[in-house]
Amino acid sequence: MTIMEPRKHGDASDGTIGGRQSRFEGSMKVTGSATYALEYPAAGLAHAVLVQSTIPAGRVVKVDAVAALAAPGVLMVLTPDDDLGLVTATDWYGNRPEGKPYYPLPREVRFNGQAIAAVVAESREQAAEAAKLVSVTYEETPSIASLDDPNVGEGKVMDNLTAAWGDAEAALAAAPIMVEGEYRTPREYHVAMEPHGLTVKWDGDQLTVWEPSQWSHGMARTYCEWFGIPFENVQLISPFIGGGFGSKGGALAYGAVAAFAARKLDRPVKLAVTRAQNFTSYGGRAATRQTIKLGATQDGILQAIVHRGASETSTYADWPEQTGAATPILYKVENFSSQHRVVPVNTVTPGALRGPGKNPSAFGIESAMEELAYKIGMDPLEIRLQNYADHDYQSGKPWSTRRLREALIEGAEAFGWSRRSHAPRSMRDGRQLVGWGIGCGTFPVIRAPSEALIRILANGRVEVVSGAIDMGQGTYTILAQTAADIFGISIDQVDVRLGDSRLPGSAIAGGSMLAGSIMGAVHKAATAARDELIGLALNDANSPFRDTGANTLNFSDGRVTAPRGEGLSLTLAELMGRLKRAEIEIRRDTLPEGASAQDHHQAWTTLSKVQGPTMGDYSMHSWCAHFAEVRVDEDFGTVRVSRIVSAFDCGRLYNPRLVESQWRGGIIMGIGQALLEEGVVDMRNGRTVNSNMGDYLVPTNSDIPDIQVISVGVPDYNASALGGKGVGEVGIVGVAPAIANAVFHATGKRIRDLPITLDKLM
Ligand code: MCN
Ligand code: MOS
Repeated sequence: MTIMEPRKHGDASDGTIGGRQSRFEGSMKVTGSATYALEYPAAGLAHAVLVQSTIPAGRVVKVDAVAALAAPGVLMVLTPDDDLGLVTATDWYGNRPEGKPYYPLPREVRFNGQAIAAVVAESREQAAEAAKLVSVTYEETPSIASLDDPNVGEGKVMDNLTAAWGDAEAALAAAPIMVEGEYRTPREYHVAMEPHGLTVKWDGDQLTVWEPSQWSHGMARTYCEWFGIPFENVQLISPFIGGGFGSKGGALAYGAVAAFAARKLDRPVKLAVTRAQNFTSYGGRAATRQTIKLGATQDGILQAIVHRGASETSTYADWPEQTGAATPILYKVENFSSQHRVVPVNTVTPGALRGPGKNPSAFGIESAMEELAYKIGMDPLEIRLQNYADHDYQSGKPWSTRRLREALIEGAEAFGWSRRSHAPRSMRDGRQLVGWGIGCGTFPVIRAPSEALIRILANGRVEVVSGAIDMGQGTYTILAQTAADIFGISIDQVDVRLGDSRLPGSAIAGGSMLAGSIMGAVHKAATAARDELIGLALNDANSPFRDTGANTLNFSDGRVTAPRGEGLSLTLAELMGRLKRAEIEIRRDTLPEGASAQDHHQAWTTLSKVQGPTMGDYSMHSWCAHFAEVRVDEDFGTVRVSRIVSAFDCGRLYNPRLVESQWRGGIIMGIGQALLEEGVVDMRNGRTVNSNMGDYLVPTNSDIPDIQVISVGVPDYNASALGGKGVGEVGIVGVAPAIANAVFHATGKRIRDLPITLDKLM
C-alpha cells in the first residue's frame, strides 16, 4: 500500500542536509489531500460514541441500555458488564504484568469524564443520540478535585527525582541574601487541531488501525497485546497527524473499545473522540506547585538552591511533571537539594506535553533568578552570566556542547538589552507600561535507535522507508534531504514513506529524539546503498565504470562520475539501466552490532533502549535564552507580548527553516501558557469545565508578535550521528518565565501563578 504520493516541491538546491527546504507534506495538509485517520473509507463502517462518567469517583452500579439499544440504527452498547476479554499491555518501558485483564470501560470510576460505556450504530448521529439514552446509576465515593482541594493529601516523594549535593540547608542559612517563592502552573492541554479517534478494521485475525500516532510500532504493540495476537497481525497507519504535542504516543482506552466492537460486529468501526472528550480521554500537563529558595552572596553568586515541588497525578498511576527537571542544570551551584512529590487527585492520568518537566521547572527557577537579581539590584542578564555552569553539577560530567552563554549574549545583542533601564515601571510607551524579561530553557538530548530502508529504483528515484512519524515537525522533509544529499540528486527524485507499523522500526516522535535518531539510520542505510551501487558500478561486467580504474565514484548534481573526471557521467537511472538492476534495497539500523531479534523488537516497540542525557561521558542538552518584551495597559491590566527574541543551541540544524518553525511554535505555545492556558476544574465534581476551544484559550495570530530566532549552536557529534541536538521541545521551555519577568519589570508585580491574567495584575 502506498501511503504517500511522490510530490513536487521547492527549490532543489535546498535538498541537502542543512538546506531550507519547505515542508514536504505541507501543501497536502493545507489543501486537504492528506488523509487523516478518520477519513479512511471502509465499506460497511459502523460508528462508536463514548459515554463518559459524570461523577469523579465511585462505582458504576448499573447501566440501563434498554432505551439506547432500541434506538434507530443501534448495533451494540458496551458497558462495564461486558467482559471484553482483553489483556493488559506492556508499559512504556516494556514491563508487562502477567495475564492481567484489561478493562477499557471499568466499573471503578476514578475521574469525571472517564469512558464507562460505548454505543455503536449505523451512523455517528444515531450513536450520539443513543448515547444520551444510556442511563447510569453510580455509587459515589469521596473524591479530590485537584491540588486546590482542601482534602488533598501530601502525595508521595519520588525517590528517583530527588537530587542533593553539598549542604543546601546550611549554605542557605549562611547566605547573606535569600529569596523564596512559590510558583504554580495549572492543568494545560494539548488541544491539537486533529482530535483523537480512529478507524479500525479486522480481516480474520489481522487488525488494521488508522489512528494518529507519535509511535506506530509502540501503539501497534499495545493493540496486539490487548487482543493476544502476533505483532505482525497489527498494522497501525499514521502518515499524517494534525498535531500531537505529546498526546498521541500511546494507544488509549477508546482504541481498545473501537477495536473490540469492530471484531464483535465483524465490521469496520470509526470512533471520533469529541473535542470535550479529548480533555479527559488522555492527560494534559499536570498542575504543579513548587517552592524555590535561593541563597546568594551580596553580589549575586548563588550559594544554595533548595527546591520542593509537587504535581498532581491520578489515583491509579504516577505521572510526575518534574518541577525539578531544569533546576539542577541551569546554574553553577555547590549546594543543592531538590525533591518532587506526586499527589493523587481524581483526574485522568496526566501525560507528556511539549517540554514535560523542564517547562514548569524553568518557570520556577527562571522566575526565582530574576527575583534574586531585583533583590540585589543586579541586571538579570548579568546574574545569569555570573552564575554560568561550567559543567553539569548534578552528574559531575562535562557538557558535550553548551552555548548558553553565546545564546544569552547574542540574544541580548539582537534584543537591544543594553538599552533597558533596571527599575520596575521605568519604561513606558504612552499609557502602556513596557517590561523586558529573560527566561532560559533547556531540554535533554535523548537518544534512541532507529531503522530505515533505502531503495534505489531503476528509474533513478530513491525511496526512504521507515515507520517513523511526521506530525508536522518535518520528518518527511529532513529524510528526503538526507537521501538527496547522499546520492547527489534533487530532492524531487526522493520519495519518503513513513507512519506505518509494518515499515522498519523507529524511535518515538517524542522527547525531541526522533530527528537525531532516524537521520542517523537513514544516513547509514543510504550510505550503505550508495556503497553497494559503487561496488557494482566498479566491478559489474556491464558497467561502463569498470575499466576506469577508479576506486570510488562521485555523486553530485544528479550524476554519477569517476573522481578524476574521466568523462564518464551517468544519471542514477542510466547507471541502474547499464547494471540491469531493477532495484537496490538496503535496510540498516543503529542498534549495536549483533543485537538479537528480541532487541530489535524491544527497540521499536518500547522505550527500553532509550538513553538519557548523561548515559555516556558527557551531559548533553539543548539550550536557549528567550528575551521578551511586554506592554501592560496601566488601567486595564491587559498584557500583550510585543516582541520576542530567542537564541538557541540545538547543535547542527538539519533544516534551519523547519527548526525556526519548531522554535517559533514552541514559543507561541509558551505565550499561551504564560497568558491564556488553564484547565479549570469544578471543585464540586472534578469536571474540566472549559473543555472546548472557545473557553480553553490558546493563542491566535493576533496574540503573537514578531518572533526573532537565532541559532548559536555548533555540531555535537556526541549527541547524534549527524551533530544535531533536539529541537522540538526546547522552544517552549523558559518562555513563560521570560514573560512573567517582563511583566514584573513593567508593573512591579510578581506573578508566580500561571496564567498571568488581568485579575492577578489589578
Ligand atoms: N530538526 C532539525 N535539526 C535538528 C533537530 C531537528 O532540522 N538538529 C528539525 C526537523 O525538521 C525535525 C524537527 O526539527 O523534524 C523536530 O525534531 P526533534 O527535535 O528530533 O523532535 P521529534 O522529531 O522527536 O518530534 C517530537 C517533538 C515533540 S516531543 C513535540 S511534543 C512536538 C514537537 O516535536 N510536537 C509537535 N514539534 C511539533 N511540531 C508540530 N508541528 N506538531 C507537534 O505535535
Ligand atoms: Mo513530546 S511532549 O515528548 O511528545
